[in-house]
Amino acid sequence: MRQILLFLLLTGCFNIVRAENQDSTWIVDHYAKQERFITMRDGVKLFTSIYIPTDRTEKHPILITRTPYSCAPYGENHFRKFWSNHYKEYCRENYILVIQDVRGKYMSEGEFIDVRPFNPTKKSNQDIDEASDAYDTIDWLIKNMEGNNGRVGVFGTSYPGFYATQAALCRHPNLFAVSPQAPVTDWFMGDDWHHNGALFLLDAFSFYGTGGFGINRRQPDRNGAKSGIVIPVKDSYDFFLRTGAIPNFTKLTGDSIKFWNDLMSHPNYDDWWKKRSVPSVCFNIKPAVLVVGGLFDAEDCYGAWNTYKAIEKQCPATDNRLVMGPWSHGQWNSTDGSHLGHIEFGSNTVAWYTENIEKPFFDYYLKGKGSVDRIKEATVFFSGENKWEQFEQWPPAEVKEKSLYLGADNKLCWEKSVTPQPQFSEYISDPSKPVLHADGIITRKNPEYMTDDQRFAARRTDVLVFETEELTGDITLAGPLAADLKVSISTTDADFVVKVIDVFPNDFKYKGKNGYVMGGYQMLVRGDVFRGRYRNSFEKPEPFIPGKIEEVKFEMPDVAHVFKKGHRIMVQIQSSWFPLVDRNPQTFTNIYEANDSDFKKSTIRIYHDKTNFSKIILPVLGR
Ligand code: PG9
Repeated sequence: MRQILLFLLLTGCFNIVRAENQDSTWIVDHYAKQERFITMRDGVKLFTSIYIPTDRTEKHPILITRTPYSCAPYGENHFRKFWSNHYKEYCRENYILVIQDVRGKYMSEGEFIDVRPFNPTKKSNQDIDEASDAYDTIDWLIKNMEGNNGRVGVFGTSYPGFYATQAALCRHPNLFAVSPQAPVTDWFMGDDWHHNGALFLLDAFSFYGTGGFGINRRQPDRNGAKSGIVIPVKDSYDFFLRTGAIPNFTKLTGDSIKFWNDLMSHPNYDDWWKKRSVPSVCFNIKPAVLVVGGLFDAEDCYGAWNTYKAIEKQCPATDNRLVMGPWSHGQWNSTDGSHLGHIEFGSNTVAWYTENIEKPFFDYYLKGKGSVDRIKEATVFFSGENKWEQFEQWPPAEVKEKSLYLGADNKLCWEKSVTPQPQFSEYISDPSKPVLHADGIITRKNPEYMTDDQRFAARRTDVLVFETEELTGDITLAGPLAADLKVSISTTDADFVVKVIDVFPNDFKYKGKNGYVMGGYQMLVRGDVFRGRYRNSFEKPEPFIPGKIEEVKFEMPDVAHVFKKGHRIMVQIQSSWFPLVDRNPQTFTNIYEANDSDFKKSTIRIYHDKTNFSKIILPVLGR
């Protein structure tokens, strides 16, 4: 019996490898690769890899990705591994595939500027931005690529998603379709580096510091720059806590990372940040747009929602559609969308998306093939019931705001508190013992935290927990959440982390990964942080007056989740989320210039009485 099992296992593996090789052989047999320097209007040359189908039976569309992460492999005999991801679908349809090193990165000339601001008033060939680079690239390809059908698309995920949005602004007449996917959109408000002004330390330091992305090369090269910064311990909580105040991290960078220094020089939402906010420039978009994102994307969930909403609001004539799946960052470019961490979604959501949404979108607009009728305005996957749903608008017209009020005895109630005298729940936030953002030993960026079990936090005395009774019926949320808190603190600043959680019944049947006990699982549906000093203005931070009751109100990225009958809705509130987010010293000082001695404990009070009530505003979809 064992021999048979071994034979089947080996045969199965052989078939997968053969299939991979078959695909790779197929693409090499059906494509040729060219590498070209394309000259931009200011004379800078951008290195571009072009994969051209050998098929000449018809003319083919061009699909472009512009990236700061290298168009490797370099060399016309070395092919990118299209066959291991969704590019394979486009290869099979003979798309001309173009991958370009953006200005200032890898083999392209010029100066790299992070999220280079869009210039709407370009006056000469020296006035360039990422939109003009996209325009010039499209123009050169149309005029120089034999066999193209004159129709161009641009797509990309994350930073490449930012370049896709910039391309959508370029107004080239041959650009017919753009898909910004988890696009970098506003790095102060909600993407990657900051949420509501709070620094996402783990990502920022790992990516720009140890990851080396922020170290600019001296001349074009294939390998990019390598960082000399090494995190000496594997336990991120320990390393980031021991390193202490932010200036200690700046010292570790050795003043070698321009963008890190830029972050440090712009602690508030000033013009430097506003010029880099993509929604503010989304106007006059001509191509069709398909915005794609992940409901559990730890990096640019904000970017997907807010790029779609900005285009919807500011470009009414644009064919602008949205797809949000139950995905972590970029998971829709992989082959499996059936689960995230311990949470199962009941089907391969990635395969469904590629087959029913992305491919038909580009086939229709770039090949004039098929139809987009089945791609409604908004296609969104609802976790909890594990179903795709489509809507003519987002949020859906049927959504009504309902408030869940915090109450005494850890209760969450649909009615306001009637307690006349001051009533509050309190905790001591101690920066020397910050609340972890995920359980266990965190050794790397861990995207699963977005749906992880929150029981580890619920048991801490510096985390407030409020929950409803068992639900007597399903409750469906479809849209943005908002926290509206009445707070007082004993110091002059604090962060507020609010987590909305689906509490599974104790007799919940299926097991998580490796048999993880799911009975009583506290699934994070949405969490976000707000840096209290910005409660009245992101431009002009204000200290708290110790003991004075103030309002802290903020919106969190949209959700699409069904809290099933028998579950409970839980809200947790805490003042640190570490090492995901940097620690707030809890004294009103410039955190980027703070000393370790500035970090103080703060007693945080969240009020829930008749006068000062706190609530979570939910987007409830009536059924
Ligand atoms: N959102 C990711 C990122 C962009 C820029 C800096 C750091 C992270 C990404 O491109 O995947």
